Amino acid sequence: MSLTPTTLTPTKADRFSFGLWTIGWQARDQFGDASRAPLDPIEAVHQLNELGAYGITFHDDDLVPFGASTTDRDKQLARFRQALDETGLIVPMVTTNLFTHPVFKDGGFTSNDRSIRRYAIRKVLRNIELAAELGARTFVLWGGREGSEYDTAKDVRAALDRYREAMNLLTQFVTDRGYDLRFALEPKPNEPRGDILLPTVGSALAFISSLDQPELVGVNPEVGHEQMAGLNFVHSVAQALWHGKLFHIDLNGQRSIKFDQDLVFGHGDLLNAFGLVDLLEFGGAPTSEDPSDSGAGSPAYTGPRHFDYKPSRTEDYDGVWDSVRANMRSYLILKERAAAFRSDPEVRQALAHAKVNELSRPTLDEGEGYPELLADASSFEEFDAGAAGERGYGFVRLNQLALEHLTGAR
Ligand code: GLT
Ligand code: MN
Ligand code: MN
Repeated sequence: MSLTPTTLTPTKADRFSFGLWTIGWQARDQFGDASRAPLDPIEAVHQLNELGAYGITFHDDDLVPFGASTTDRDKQLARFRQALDETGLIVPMVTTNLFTHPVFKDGGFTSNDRSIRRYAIRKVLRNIELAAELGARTFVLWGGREGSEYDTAKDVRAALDRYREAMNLLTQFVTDRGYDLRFALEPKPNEPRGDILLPTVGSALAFISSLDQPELVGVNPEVGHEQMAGLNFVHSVAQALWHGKLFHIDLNGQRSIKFDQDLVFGHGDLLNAFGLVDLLEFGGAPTSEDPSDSGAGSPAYTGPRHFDYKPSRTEDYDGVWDSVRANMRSYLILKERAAAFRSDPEVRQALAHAKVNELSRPTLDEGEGYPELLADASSFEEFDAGAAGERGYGFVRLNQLALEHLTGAR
């Protein structure tokens, strides 16, 4: 399969979306001032549309500055709506900023200060109304300030009670209002807090199962956030899918365990990015029953391919738009490469040798239980563990084939 320009040109059917805070990041960091001028959200809408994205997402404060008057808020929202109408860009997801203003320095839903918790919930409720008005289907909650630096300063069990209290209130609100909106919790292990509550996809999934309306709450995993914790992002996403909880996804790049780099998608762990795109695009049920066929599976995830990255501080606005193109192009390249990998007969042979598909076969036959397993001498008494232990799986060869497709060597 060759890389044709058509397959690498993003279209709205690819469902690429970008956060307003990503392209609009002025590149102010811990050590330096802003290196770029502010970006008007209206220009962001037009640029993203021209570059092939289908959606734009935002925090309340990205669009309307914190503390703006109602008149100014209405004016800005009207301008934004007009830009959406002009371009056809949609708002698939909305989120709330509960981390920038100093009032949230000890968190929003889990601040030790009760009045701040009440204020945080009100800020989210107002934004949910806006999200519903704009037709968003997902509401992301990144609790970046929900956490602590010191174990003495936070009663974690009480904090989880308050987190749950807030989530139960939000799902009740959405249900009562009849909004077609689901929540997606975004895990992150640390930064800006020393330790953040619900640090990984696994922690978030366990928390969700304790809620009143768990069906309305899923996860929004971010590539770099799991990788900051030394975890395999493909595994985290696969488990989220397995639980039916992959409601949204934040794509970016991260190089190993360090601060949150928010690089362009593919500019971090490239093999893991390949595995991710393969999972999202082809990890669902195979489209053909015939194992000798192309091996193309169906998409395992059909929601927005949302990029949450930071255009590097070294870039001017040309560099910002280049980085927008780069995210989408990386994704499309990997999608094309994963398709080529799957349809290569040698790969299919290596997959069979590695018994990758055999894992889909239940360990027990239909109707079999432990009595039948105990009665099956071939499973134990006659089983040649020595021979089975000697046989190699050929995983290295399989992975090398992936690398060769990924790099275009095949
Ligand atoms: C913030 C964070 C991101 C979250 C955003 C949603 S804001 O920039 O670093 O990972 O997805 O609140
Ligand atoms: Mn991040
Ligand atoms: Mn994110």
